[in-house]
This record gives sequence, C-alpha cells and structure tokens, in this order.
Amino acid sequence: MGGEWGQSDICPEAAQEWTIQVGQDLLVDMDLGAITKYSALHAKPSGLVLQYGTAGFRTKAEHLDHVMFRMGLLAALRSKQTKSTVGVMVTASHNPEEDNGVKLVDPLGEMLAPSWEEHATCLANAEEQDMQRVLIDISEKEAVNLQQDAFVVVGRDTRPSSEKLSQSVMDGVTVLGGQFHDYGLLTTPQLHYMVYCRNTGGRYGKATLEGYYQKLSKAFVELIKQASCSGDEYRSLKVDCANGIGALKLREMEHYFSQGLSVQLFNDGSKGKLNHLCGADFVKSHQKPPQGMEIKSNERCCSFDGDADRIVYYYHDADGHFHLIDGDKIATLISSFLKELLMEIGENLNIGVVQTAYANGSSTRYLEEVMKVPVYCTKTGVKHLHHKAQEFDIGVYFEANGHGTALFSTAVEMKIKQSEQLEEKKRKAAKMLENIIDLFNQAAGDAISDMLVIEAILALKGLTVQQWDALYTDLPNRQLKVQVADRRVISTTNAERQAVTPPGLQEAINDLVKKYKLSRAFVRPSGTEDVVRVYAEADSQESADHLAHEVSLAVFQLAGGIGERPQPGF
Ligand code: NG1
Ligand code: ZN
Repeated sequence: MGGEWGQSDICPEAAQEWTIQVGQDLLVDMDLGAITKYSALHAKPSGLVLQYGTAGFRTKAEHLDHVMFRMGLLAALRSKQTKSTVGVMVTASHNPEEDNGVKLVDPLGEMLAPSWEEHATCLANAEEQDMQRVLIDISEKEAVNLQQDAFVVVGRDTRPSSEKLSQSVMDGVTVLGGQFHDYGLLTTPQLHYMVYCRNTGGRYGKATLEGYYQKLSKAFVELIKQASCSGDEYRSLKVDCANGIGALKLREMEHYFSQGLSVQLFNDGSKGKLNHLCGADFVKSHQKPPQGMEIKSNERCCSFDGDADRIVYYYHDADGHFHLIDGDKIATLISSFLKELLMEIGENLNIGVVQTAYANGSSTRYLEEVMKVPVYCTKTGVKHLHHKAQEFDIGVYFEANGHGTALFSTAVEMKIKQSEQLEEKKRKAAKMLENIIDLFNQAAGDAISDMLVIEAILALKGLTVQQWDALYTDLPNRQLKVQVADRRVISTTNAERQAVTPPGLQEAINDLVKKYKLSRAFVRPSGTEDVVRVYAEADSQESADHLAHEVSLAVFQLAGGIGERPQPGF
C-alpha cells in the first residue's frame, strides 16, 4: 500500500459515546456526539434537495460541503459492510469549473450499488436534525457491523473547490472511526484503479500512481515493439486536456511511454478555464475542434474531458473539414482488433459490444453485419454498460460520448497463461492480448488508457486516422434538449428507446420517424440535467435536424413543456 495512512485532525477529543439499541439485534455503536458536532460544521442548507444520479451528485460547488461530509460517512459504512476499501472521487467531470460533484467507488472499482445510491440520496437530503436517524437506518438496513474497520481512498480533480471539499469527505470518514488515504489530485479512472488494486491483493497492479504508470506504459511499449513501422512513422499525437487533471497526469506519465509515442499537450490548465470551449464533451456536442489547438490536415488529435474518463479523436481532412471519431468508432476499432486476435489464437471465446441508444446506427450495423460481433443496448450510464459487458469473455463497452473500456473474463486470462504450449503464431497473438489486457483500465473508462490502446492498435494495424474513420460513415444525427415542468413524466422502456409515458408520445414519435429515411428517434429524461433529451438520426443532416425539432415539439406539447416553444434551426 502506498503513501501514508491518514487520520484527519478533527474530533481530537473523544466526544460522548452513545450506544443505542436499534431494531432487534443490531447494536449500533456510533459516536453520535461527534457526528452531531462535526455535521454542524458541514451544515446542510435547509431545503436543498439533490439526487445521486448517473454521475453521483453534481451541482454548484458552494452547495456541496454537507454532501461531501455525508458521503465520507456513507463511504465508511460501505467499507465496513463490504470489509473492503472503497473510493470517493471529488469531481464534476465536464461540468463548468464552478460546479463540483462526488462519486463513490465500490470495492472492485465499480460504480456504487443501486441500493446504496438510494441511501446516498436519503443521507444527502436529510435535514440536519434527521441526519443521524437516516445514518442509523442505513446501517440497520444494510446490516453494517459498526465495529468493523473502514478504509476509504479519496481523489480529486483540479477544480479550485475540490481540495476543501475532499477534506470534508475525510472528516466524514474519520467521524465514523474510519481511516483514509488521500491520493490528492487524480483522474477519476486512476481512483477506480487504486480501489480495484487494493481489493485484489495486488494482482491487478500496485495501488500507486507509479504502479499505474508502469503497468500501462510497459504494456504499451511492448505492443508498439511488435508494430512494424519504420523510423519516419514515429508516432505523435495532439491531446486537448480540457484544462483539467488529465494534463497533469499525462505530463507525469509521458516519459514512461515516450519510446512509443510522443504527446503534445494543449489546454493543459496553464491559462484557460476547465472545460471552457475545450475537452471531449465540447468537441462531441459541438462537433468542432477545441479552442487553443492548431490542427494541420490529417494530424491525429484527441480530447479528454475534465476528469479524464472520456476520450474522442478527430482530424481535419485535406479540404479542412472536421471529422469526429467518437466512442462508437473507438469501440469498433477495439472490438475488431480483439476479435481478430481471438481468431488467431483460435480459442472459443466470445466477444460482445455494449452500446446505448445514442450509438450511431451505422456503428451498430457495421459491427453486426460486417464484423459479425453481437451488439447489446443498455440504458445510458456506464454502470449499465459495465454490468452487461461482464457477461462476455471479452466485453467492449463505449458510450458515444467516448466513455468506455473493455473487460476480460478469467477464462481469457487462463487461456493466455496456457499459451506457452501454443504454436509460434498463436503464442504471439496471445502475448499481444496479454499486453492489451494490461493496457486497459478494467475498473472504469479511462482516457489515458484508451488513448494508449487506440495508439497501439493503429500502430499494429498500420492504420492512419482517415482509414480508421473510413470504417463506416456516421448517419447524420442531432441531439436537443427540451425544458419541461417535471421530466419524470417521461418513462421509457427497451433500453430507453421507447417512451411508455406520457400517453401518446411514442405514437407521435413513430409517426414522425416514418416521414424520413434511415431514421430513428427517442427521448429520455436526463440523469444529470433538468431536461428531456431528444435524439434523432436520418439519412441527411437536414432530415435529422427536422426530425429532432418535430420530436422536441411533441415532447413540449405532450410532456408539459415550459418556457419558449422549441424553435427550428440550431
Ligand atoms: P444524461 O444527462 O443522463 O444524458 C450524460 C451522458 C451520459 C453519461 C452521463 C454521466 C449523453 C447523452 N448522456 O447523461 O452518456 O456520460 O452524462 O456523465 O451523453
Ligand atoms: Zn468525466
């Protein structure tokens, strides 16, 4: 275990210790005096209601102090219950710099279990006087043994508010008698990696930044050695770091892999504002390059988001046209490569790709019809994709916005171990697979890891960025947002592709979709913003734009739109 074991300096004197009998058998032994005292120092603004959504809690940083303290308490309970290390990450990813957020990381580096998401919401919203009762309720429902030790690891992004907020998390952990390790500045996926390493007895890797850099870089350099490129094809890549944590960590890491790739960093946080006119979310949603990066034609470029768990690629062609290579095309490149490797090894292992409804229809068609790879669709939010991907020997999952990774079953790892007995060609493929597995962050989608995977595959396959882009042509599409009084009036089914309520909405969408060629549209309430999202796809940009607009109007009329009616034109 790396670094010091921390104990915050709050609650120095033992406050009054109360023992309460709760339920039948559960003896709750909490230092309620200390909880009350320190909770008052992280008081909840009365009336504020937040929800633990797809990305944890996210809102203006000034409203989050109590949430952080309470998530420290909750993380300690979760750690006691699972008898494992859990993680807490302080970040608001691609949101503006003024926002912040917090996410808990479960023992295997995964997103928090659904029942604990509900506990998180209850605890964060309890008024000051009810907070203890809620905390006791959770302990009781989840049969937490409060005598058990707790250990929590904490990471934070570069936002000005993050340091103080992460201190509040550690205060919460300490009040429940837990210990913590503060990793300080980390990318979100690095924290997931640390949690995973700590709970797997070092088998996955060393739970230090050095361990992360070495594991990934070693695998990358090994792979690049197998690529047959000549000296003048020395690889370089321009990286837009969204003025966020990705810049710091990539800078720390670059010398580890510089034999195989040279990276040129832009929006490294030295001047610009976090996520402002740059970063993966900006590039994907505006379909244009970030500010602050000069792009020559056919140069390979990529953007990370604010906490470096998403990545998209892009380039300018010789005519100066911008081409975006999103999560769908990343998943296609990766799954095609892995499928080829499996075929070379000749083992009967299955591979599946998991997408959401936002995946471009062309990508799904290409994967199914050309690559013959089975594709599955889940609800939005990486926890759903991650869960589904675990069903395969190799499960590749990506959201169109560039968040994703690949998961490998123990069956695959066993096969690789036995590969010594295989013939030369198969052994080489198995070795390649072994390095690819090491290069992926299997705990969470990771911009740095995905970038190195992509660079390695492009080098091994001798593909240019244009050749990669040319695998298929995206169907023109449009995403819009509609304001409604209460977005919960919209409920969906079939992995969010069909609306169940309000009545008549799905029928209206069906009628509109029929008017266009190669078209598809769906609506769903956002999990991270107070809006309804509309997605439409069709054979031309004009048709996709019209369809999206018409669907927006249907939502506005049938789902209680507020404010101005959606206007055509974008
Ligand atoms: P919502 O707001 O629920 O659409 C957005 C993204 C998700 C995911 C989460 C978490 C889209 C359409 N939605 O969710 O893919 O990344 O944020 O950050 O991109
Ligand atoms: Zn992110």
